[in-house]
Amino acid sequence: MADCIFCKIINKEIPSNIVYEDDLVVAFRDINPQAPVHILIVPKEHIPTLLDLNEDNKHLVSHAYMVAKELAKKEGIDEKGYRIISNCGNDGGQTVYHIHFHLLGGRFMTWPPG
Ligand code: IU
Repeated sequence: MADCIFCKIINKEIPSNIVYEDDLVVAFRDINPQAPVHILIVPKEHIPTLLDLNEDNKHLVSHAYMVAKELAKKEGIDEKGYRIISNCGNDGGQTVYHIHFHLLGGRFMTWPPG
């Protein structure tokens, strides 16, 4: 989608620190990290919010979680643990309307989130 910042990152129109890529997703380091490890796993397909998931694209969610698992191992946060977050809509704290999965680790995560 032309005016989507994550589509531009996926298409390499703007730079980012990409740590993983395959046919379905790109993973890059968050520009404003909230933990020692903060990676965004982003489906290449432009899906605005979690509300736009459907039977045809739902496999991207499980794929993102599998990629997160491998990245957690690679980043050395698998043994102590990590968190995956997706924000949906205004009250969910979503700021970029192209679905993504935050992989956070390297520190103890408090609960509840703010
Ligand atoms: P959110 O769940 O939609 O709020 O997350 C968007 C994230 O995208 C947020 O953590 C930003 O720091 C991050 N981000 C980025 O990594 N690079 C960018 O160019 C932009 C946002 I805009």
